[in-house]
Amino acid sequence: MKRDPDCIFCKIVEGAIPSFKLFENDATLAFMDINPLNDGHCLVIAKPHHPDLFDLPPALLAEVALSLARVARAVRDELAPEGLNLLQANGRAAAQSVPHFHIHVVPRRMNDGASLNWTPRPGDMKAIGQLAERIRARIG
Ligand code: DGP
Repeated sequence: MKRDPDCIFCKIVEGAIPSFKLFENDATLAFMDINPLNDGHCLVIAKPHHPDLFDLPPALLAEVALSLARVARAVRDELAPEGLNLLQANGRAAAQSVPHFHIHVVPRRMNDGASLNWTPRPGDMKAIGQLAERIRARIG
């Protein structure tokens, strides 16, 4: 399994540093975030060390998604939040602080003050359409 000896999440996977584990299987691990945005904030990670989405094999992303679905339902059933965000950061510009692939599960309440939301503004339809064409061509 790929690992990085300097990675905090690899150390959590190995049990070298403690965590509040929620769920684990061969491919994935879920544990509580120690800097929670709200109560119940937890993380679902791939066990092997892949820094971001682009390094992560798609089949492993699918494994993370399966674990995520279980964990998110458990968080919902226990905390009954009014909403729930899944967040996933790639790169410093996206505010990724731990370069080991993970998805945040963040329970939300109305007016909880979390500054994740932006004000929707109408885009330029011509520019949106042109970008769609360019991205579509790359999906193939
Ligand atoms: P991100 O910024 O998206 O890479 O999120 C990393 C999260 O990891 C952040 O919310 C805080 C959390 N975190 C950092 N170090 C530790 C740790 O040692 N243990 C646990 N449980 N969470 C950590």
